[in-house]
Amino acid sequence: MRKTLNFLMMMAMVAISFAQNKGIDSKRPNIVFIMSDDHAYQAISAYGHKLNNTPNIDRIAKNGAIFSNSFVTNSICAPSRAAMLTGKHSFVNGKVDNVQEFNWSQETFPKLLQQNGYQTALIGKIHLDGLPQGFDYSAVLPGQGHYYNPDFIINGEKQQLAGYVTEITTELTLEWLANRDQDKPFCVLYHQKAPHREWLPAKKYYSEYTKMKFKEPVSLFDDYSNRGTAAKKAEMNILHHMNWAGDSKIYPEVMEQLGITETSNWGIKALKNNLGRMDAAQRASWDSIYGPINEHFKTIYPTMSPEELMHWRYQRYMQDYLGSIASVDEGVGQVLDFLKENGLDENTIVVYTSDQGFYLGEHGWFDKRFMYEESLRTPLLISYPKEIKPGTDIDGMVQNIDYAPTLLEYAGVKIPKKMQGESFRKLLNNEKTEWRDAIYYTYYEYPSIHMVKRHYGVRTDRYKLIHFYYDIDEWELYDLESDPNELRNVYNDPGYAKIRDMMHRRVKEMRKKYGDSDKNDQRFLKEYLEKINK
Ligand code: SGN
Ligand code: CA
Repeated sequence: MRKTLNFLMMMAMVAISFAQNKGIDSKRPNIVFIMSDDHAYQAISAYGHKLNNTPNIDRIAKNGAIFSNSFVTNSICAPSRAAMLTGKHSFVNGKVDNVQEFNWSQETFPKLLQQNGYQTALIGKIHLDGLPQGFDYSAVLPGQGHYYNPDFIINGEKQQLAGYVTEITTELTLEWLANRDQDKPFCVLYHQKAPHREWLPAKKYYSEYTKMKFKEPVSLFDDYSNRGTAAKKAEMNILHHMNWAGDSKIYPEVMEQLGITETSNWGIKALKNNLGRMDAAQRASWDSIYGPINEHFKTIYPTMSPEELMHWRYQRYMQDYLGSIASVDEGVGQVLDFLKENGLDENTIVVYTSDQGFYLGEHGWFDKRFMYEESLRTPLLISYPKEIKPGTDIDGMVQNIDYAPTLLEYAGVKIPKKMQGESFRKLLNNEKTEWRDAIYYTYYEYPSIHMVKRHYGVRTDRYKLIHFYYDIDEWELYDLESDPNELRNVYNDPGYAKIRDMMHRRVKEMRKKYGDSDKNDQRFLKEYLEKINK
């Protein structure tokens, strides 16, 4: 009898503690971390650029907060992802460029959440080789992935899925959310490949977007004067460096008829590869829209001036880039609706960001990499109805190394001392807090595609100092107040001598604070050259 009583009491205690845990867990916020690839803030309507409409992404800002000064630490895909996962600068987590391997055995925020009772999933593009660690479920694209009928690696097993990548990524996410263990809080990384190059929209959007015309940026015809060598030498000009077939979707036979030679040796292959993955119906639908574009181009190209060609190529670029974003926005809407319909919206943190910013014709460019504004900045919108007031605008300078500590703090998990980012929860709550007044940046992938030279620098709310090194040794200084488009390097302007000295002190201080040095730069350079010359 006594034994039975003891047993019953024990069972009751287990039940109470289980219920308490469940109670605690139901209070811990869920996390939906949405990231797209190469999504410029200029292409989110909540940022007010009036280029396109993203009503669903905008809902996050409406329900929560939008950051006007959100920056990356290293404006390129895989390094950005590594910085976000680890909360550390590239030179500390080791993933400095797209070539270097990522060490998955490091401490990351999903791992810490998992160890602390969260259910975790990674769905979509991650661009970090090796089986992702820290996730109960992963469905990732190998490398860059494909737009049509993409391969996915689902819990380590590769399989091809039929359909359009953005929609599939959303479906997999909704499916995982619907089938999750409801007794645990969750964290899902919902990472779209779109709108990464070569910008192939879904059928339902390309017919609409290819008819649209978009506003051009003021510096579309930048001649790169009044700056150093780096901007002049970069190979990311829409007119000169975009692929005709791969990017502008001009068919190889049309190029041949017009006597156009492809910009790079992979441009034609890229288009063939992308269209080659389509089934007959997808291809016929594509041709029904892009065929007439090609036909029309045949008639106008022979008499076009370089300037007219630039206007044309810019529009072609924006149609496909923004058309790809339309599906991303639609997916965000579906996930937000799911949260609401399932009563999860109050207690779920929703983050929307990109792995970096992107040039939408500013300086005549596409791509990213530079520490200039359009690629240094990245969109950041966060909602969490339990804590963040709707319509919050935040102008504090945050960086993607801050995401990990912020999310850990919300989840009640101790932030590791070694993380270099800082939780910006107080900023989100409008609490008075000491906050950084400058950010530090590094970029390494050179020599490589787009030829953006190695550099590092510091940005304050008003000034930016950049050092380009390796095969040059040049400094650039910008006054973002008088020159927001960064068209005039004032480094050698005597009027800025004091600012220049102050910014040199700041960059030195930053390198010391985060543990960066010339020695690091030399080491990563050596490793890179060894890898690419193998
Ligand atoms: C590919 C793209 C480049 C892009 C890099 C890195 N060319 O090489 O334009 O800069 O990826 O992008 S493509 O024609 O193959 O698309 S990143 O987002 O993965 O860093
Ligand atoms: Ca990217």
